Amino acid sequence: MRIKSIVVEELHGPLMVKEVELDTPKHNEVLIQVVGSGICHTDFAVKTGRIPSHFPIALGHEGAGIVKEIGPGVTGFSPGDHVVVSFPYCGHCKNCLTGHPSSCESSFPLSFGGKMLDGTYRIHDVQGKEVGSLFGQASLSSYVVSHTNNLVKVDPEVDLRLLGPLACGIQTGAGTVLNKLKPSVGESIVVFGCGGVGMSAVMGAQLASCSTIIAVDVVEERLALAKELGATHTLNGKTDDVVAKIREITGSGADYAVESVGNSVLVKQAVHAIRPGGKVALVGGSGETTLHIHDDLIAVNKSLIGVVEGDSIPSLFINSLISLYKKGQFPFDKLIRFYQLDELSQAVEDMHSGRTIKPVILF
Ligand code: CXF
Ligand code: ZN
Repeated sequence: MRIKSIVVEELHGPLMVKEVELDTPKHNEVLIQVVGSGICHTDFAVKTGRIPSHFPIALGHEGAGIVKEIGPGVTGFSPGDHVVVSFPYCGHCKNCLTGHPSSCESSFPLSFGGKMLDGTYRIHDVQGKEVGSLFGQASLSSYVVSHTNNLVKVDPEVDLRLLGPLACGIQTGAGTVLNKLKPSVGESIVVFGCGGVGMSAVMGAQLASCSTIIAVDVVEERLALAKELGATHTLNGKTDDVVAKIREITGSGADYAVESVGNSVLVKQAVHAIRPGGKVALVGGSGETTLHIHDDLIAVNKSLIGVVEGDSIPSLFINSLISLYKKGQFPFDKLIRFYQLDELSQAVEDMHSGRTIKPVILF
């Protein structure tokens, strides 16, 4: 069928709304009409080649929509179901089998190789050339074909337009705190960066009953929203001596830190801002940094860990977050601003300027 997708033709190429051909769903795949899709910084990491991928590629990996058709062998999904389309995984490697599908051994080829789990493409341009589907979904499209592994069936009472970002950014932030760091009641945490991931980490920390939640950013409006979402303290990285202030607030350093910006200077600050024995979770894609392994880590028993997609099992975690949202305990809707497809450039500009935390394109 003919659909509209946001495609990048080549490395550094522009985001283009293109008409492309979408194949029918194959074995264990589902056709979904997209209602809304979030935009994530990883879409741009693909465009700029920071994460190598297949070109041309149809972007988007935070989809929400309605099942229209099921392929052969599909069980558990029917036309009319409301679904969130999250990350792909193989389902049979050690990490998948032990409940850590975001660390799937095939994660990179499945997310960035453009092909589906069976090794073939679902999107072709009008000349018949293969177009990759980011995360095996390409949710910045009017329709997607996705493997059932990506899919989370969700409560049809909740506004489906909001739910796409749960597929990546929001589950990354909340999951890093709730699934990976697992703070105990009354512990302290500092979150570097108040974007979609950082704000979700702040909300996760509040759900975990952390008594001290310090949000760090350089934009005052974001710090104000972080306070609304549960931060007990805010620091402005432009004007505050962040490490000194965190020590002052916590006594000997925070129990945990989350670095969500992808800035290697902040990685170092995070390591220095936690107490001996503390943990730093890295979720922002920074590059190289220099740490003194003995002085900064070993001698002080500190841990530095990378976390992808909040170490979540999407069908469990996303539904838990939706239940909490319904009870008013996880107000992630405050992060979202809607845009029509013809407002794509504005959405991208607002995301990069910081005016919008999480843009969602409506289809
Ligand atoms: C990404 C994060 C960086 C590693 C690959 C997956 N997830 C979502 O944007
Ligand atoms: Zn993402």
